[in-house]
Amino acid sequence: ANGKNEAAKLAKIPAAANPLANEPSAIASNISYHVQYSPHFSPTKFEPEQAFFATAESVRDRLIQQWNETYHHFNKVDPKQTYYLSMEFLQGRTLTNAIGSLDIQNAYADALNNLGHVLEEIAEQEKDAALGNGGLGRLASCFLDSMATLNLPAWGYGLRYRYGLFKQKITKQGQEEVAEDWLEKFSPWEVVRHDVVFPVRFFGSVMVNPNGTRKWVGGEVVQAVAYDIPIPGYKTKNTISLRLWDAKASAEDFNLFQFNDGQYESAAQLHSRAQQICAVLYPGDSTEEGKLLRLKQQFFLCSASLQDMILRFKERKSGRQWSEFPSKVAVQLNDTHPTLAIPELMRLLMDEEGLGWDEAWDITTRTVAYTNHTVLPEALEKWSQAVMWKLLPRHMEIIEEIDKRFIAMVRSTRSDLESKIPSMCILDNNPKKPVVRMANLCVVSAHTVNGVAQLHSDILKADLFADYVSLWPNKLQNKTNGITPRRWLRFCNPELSKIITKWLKTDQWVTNLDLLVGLRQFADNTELQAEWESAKMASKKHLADYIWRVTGVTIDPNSLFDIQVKRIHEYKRQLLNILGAIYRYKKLKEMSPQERKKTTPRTIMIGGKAFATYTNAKRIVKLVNDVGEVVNTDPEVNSYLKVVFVPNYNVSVAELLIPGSELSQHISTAGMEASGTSNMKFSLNGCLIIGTLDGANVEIRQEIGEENFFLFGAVAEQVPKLRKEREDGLFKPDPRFEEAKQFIRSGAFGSYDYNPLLDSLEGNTGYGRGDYFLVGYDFPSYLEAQDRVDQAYKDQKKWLKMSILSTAGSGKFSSDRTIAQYAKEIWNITECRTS
Ligand code: HBZ
Repeated sequence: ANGKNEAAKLAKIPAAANPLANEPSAIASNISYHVQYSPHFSPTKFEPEQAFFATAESVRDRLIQQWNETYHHFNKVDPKQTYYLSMEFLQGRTLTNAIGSLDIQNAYADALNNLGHVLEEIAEQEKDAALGNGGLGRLASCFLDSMATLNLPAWGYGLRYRYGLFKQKITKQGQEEVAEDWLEKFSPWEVVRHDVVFPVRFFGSVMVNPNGTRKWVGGEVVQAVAYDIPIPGYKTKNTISLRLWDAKASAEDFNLFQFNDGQYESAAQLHSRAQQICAVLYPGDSTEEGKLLRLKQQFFLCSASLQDMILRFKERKSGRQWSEFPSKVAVQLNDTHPTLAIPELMRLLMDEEGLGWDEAWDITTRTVAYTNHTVLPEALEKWSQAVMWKLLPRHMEIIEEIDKRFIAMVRSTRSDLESKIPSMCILDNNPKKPVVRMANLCVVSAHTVNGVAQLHSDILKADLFADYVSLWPNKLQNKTNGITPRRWLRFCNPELSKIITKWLKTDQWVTNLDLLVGLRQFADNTELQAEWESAKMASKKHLADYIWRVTGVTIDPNSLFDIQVKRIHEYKRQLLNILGAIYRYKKLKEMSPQERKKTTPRTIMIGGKAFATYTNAKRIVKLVNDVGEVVNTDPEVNSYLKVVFVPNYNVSVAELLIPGSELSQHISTAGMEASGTSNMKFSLNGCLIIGTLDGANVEIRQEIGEENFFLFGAVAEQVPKLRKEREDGLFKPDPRFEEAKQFIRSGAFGSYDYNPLLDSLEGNTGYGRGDYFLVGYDFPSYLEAQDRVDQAYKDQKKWLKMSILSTAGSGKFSSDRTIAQYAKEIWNITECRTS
């Protein structure tokens, strides 16, 4: 058996002269060193799990060397540095990415072979670090990869959640959430910095000093402790940090007196309160306590990170002027979640460093920039003023002052905007529910605001932030999202990567993705097409194995693999997908066996997590599973159609699904998906897209060519009018839409009550918002686009050409391009390469 009980043998491997050398023998000896001297398990075993941890530790040794060098180099050069503040980082696994970035895959594979293990199997032992929800968190992780690869002086700051995003179990009831214990054993990648600890205060009050200055005092103080994760750049020495904060109470907070008196719980009360802060990602916020905890998390991230930046600013060169701060520090807010960095920086500069308002404001506004990721009104953060006064009294004073000065400025310079002030200002003082509008605070305070795809940025300018544009015409920018080509092609799809390198005669595309256009000239080449097809088939077989292992459903690699994976949300319209599948099933049932034989066999895979309290999203998960149950066991049609719900969609599952996909669905209601980033991953891997003119789909279609994109649906400008018509009862549904819904209502997929879900698609009902997402309106054009897909797939030569052109046209969507634009156009930072 693979390395079983062979730990004893490892002791016999001689120590290498240089344990960090990259020859397989040195690596094997380094791994065996860790098995023996960094023991985490009882000493006899060397099974895949033990081999993973020892391998990771040996890779970590190599990373730490580069990491320290990078740190010293940045310290010496003292460049302007970017700090990317995000409540989420969706890192996924690290081992394959780290070995690949260090360019030592082969040596590691050989070393492990010599130790009786297989690298790919060892890599699968690793748990995903899922400290994020979806696109926004994964974007942050892609950005870190690009910052390191581009040798930029930049760090990520986030929270070290004890439990990341929940694990999704599928039962007869539908989705069940289980805590994801990513730190169950330990993470080999994190390094705790016992000397990087900052106090963070909550509650308390504001004290006025005799000279009129103010100080936040009292309340409770929690310690923020730094845990650093190394982020290697691809084939460069630069290795940057993702600094995650953990919360702990100090020893004085432990009440020894109470403990000795037998009151164990109350003795440790402050300790357990501190532990709550980083316990989970997105604690439920339906209760007051839940809201308070989320706000605490946000402030904890902002305060600890800013104290760290200020200390570094002071330490790198003593005695410098505060006015230099914006030329040394750039802070990027990943959505409004870290908005409190604005009043916290003001407070630190004024109350702790003694600066006046004007100087502090000048520094803050020149330092902070904000990225918006949504226009959905319900996703725009608004915090209750009462909760904020309680938790952060000094910050509320500062926010009030910012608001007051903003209003005064508008009145004195732009009297024409008077009527817009109520919607532009920061505090919404509606007596029923006074709130702080975090997006407004960001727009007023940041030097730059950006959207994440051209269409989204245009909508921000025309709609959500239109009034500010007339005030500050240059504040709003677009930065179309991107993805890292390392994880999302080079490492997750080595077969296709090899073919690309062969035909481009270079592997430079991994760091210069624009080179992919070089594939265009070979799109018709039958030799390339044959290689392309066989790589795709290998990935499809690999995926089919996985699906069988996790669901027990057998899928046919010769059928068209059609995938939609993303968070379950009504605006993303998984419901449109499944209604289409239901309609397809019904038609197949009505056909004669001869007619069925002429259809294009399909495997529809849908995956994604529903937020635990989002009822309609959970109903959608249940419906997809119920449809799969019926379709997959129907012997008449199941060689022409399968419907599979892929459980527990996460980064690692995406790395398996994307290479094996042929068609992917990005079918949100136009104007609602800010960008989307999986669309870029699919397209890069030669998967064709069926989609609406929404988010980055618009730019993908431009880049790869309209003829290679299956477009359907209403466009963003039509949406308000269509909603109005629907409300006014003017909408006449297509009979095919009625037929699909009626089929569900008839009980074809079991007895679960789907009426609330279906009623949300009707005009004016008690449920939902009267088909707010326009599933009914787009249904016929969706079916027609699906027909075009079926036709195109019948001509495999044509399909392969379209697939090659998809990859060839994806160069723009590298996060290297995105980050280079942020660096130049927002942060004003330049390369700082460690030699
Ligand atoms: O950010 C996503 C957008 O929906 C997607 O279109 C875009 O591509 C991506 C990157 O820019 N937004 C999110 O993922 N948002 C969240 O996960 C979220 C988390 C907490 C919230 C609100 C939204 O309170």
